[in-house]
Amino acid sequence: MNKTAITAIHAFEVLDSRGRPTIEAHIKLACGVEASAQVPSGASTGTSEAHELRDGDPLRHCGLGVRNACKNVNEEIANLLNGSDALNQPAIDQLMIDLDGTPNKSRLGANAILAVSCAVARAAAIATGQPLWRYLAASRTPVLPLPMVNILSGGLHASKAMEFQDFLAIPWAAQSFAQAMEWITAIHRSTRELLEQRGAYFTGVADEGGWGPRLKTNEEALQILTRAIEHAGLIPGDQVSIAIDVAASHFFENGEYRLASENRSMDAAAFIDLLETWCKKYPIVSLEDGLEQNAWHQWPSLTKRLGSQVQVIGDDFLTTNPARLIRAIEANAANAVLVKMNQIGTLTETFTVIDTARAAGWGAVISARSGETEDSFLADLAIASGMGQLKVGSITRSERLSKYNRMLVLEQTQTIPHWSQSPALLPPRWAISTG
Ligand code: 2PG
Ligand code: MG
Repeated sequence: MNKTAITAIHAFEVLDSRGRPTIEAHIKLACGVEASAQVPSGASTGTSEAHELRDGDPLRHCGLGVRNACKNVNEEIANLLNGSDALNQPAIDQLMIDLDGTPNKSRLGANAILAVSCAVARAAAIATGQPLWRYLAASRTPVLPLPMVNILSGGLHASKAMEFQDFLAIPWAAQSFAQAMEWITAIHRSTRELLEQRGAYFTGVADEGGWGPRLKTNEEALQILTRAIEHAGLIPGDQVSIAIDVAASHFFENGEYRLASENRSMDAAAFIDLLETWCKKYPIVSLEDGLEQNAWHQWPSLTKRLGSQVQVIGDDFLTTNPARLIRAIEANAANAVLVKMNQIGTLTETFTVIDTARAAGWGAVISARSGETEDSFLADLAIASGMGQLKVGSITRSERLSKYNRMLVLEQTQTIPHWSQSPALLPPRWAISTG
């Protein structure tokens, strides 16, 4: 038997960072190699994401159990893949896609399929004696990515204290990943100090480890973050810039963008005007899901207005879906894609999205989910993508730190070119004067 043939697959429930069940899959190869992978889960999900199969049994985990998805791995998928060569990732992923037989992996579950897909890659990397990032990179040039790090949270990740979901810092002028993280921890700390000065009272952090305060307006978060960068001894726009994930689908109601905390609503044109004003006033260089996920007619206008100044990212809009990405590229509807493996459900399709973005001259940001596990697979994927950008959440919860710490370890122990050595990867105007 081929040494890298799969001889056993086993999956079971473990818990994610919100205490909800998710899947861990184990793979064994004929040569004796064993490997595993865990899958994440989103809260602010896009409607065209692949299907996350949950049991729906109200007597267990409020219906969120994943025993049926595990059973699908242990029976149908294990039978199908027994004897397959772990080195042939595209064939393995295609076999699972065909076995599922639905357009969105709803029969077997994208969570079941992705757990196996990632565990197979990890086993193959071990069997061939390579670090995971090197194995995944294949012919791509690996790059140690620049992180965009969550500092303030709203939306579905912080009980809707404000509507915009993520306010992130991009330490793009740092000379190393280690320095980037040092700057970020200082900004995270100084943000807390500024919030406490305004009377905020903390009992914990939001879903991704950032602060989730109740502020008077969404704009106040931009003011505080800009101040916090200064307060940390750094120069907003010249050393550290701001990214926002508007996650606009989640406050789009009856055809309007409804900022309930500010008691006002806007149509798409007025909302684009507002985003443009803020992109000029604050050192914002990246804007994710600035419009809702079905606004195919308005995304090109947003990109036309802002795309030369900021990275315009589609997340819920594109859902790591090759067909949606191609349609968006043809329509000039954005200029970057957020890449989340579980939105599509296999590693091979994830790389199709990454490579399609690269070929179109688009950016790609490799991203975690708000419900994560301690699996650090994503760090290796981000390096392997060669696209130079990573989004994992904040720096206070270990499901986030497993990825950041993996980067810190790899920076010390391996020779991987750093994002600043590949400037062409990043959008043209990272440094915007705050005036
Ligand atoms: C997002 C992600 C991560 P979720 O919207 O970009 O911040 O959130 O995993 O809840 O979709
Ligand atoms: Mg998002």
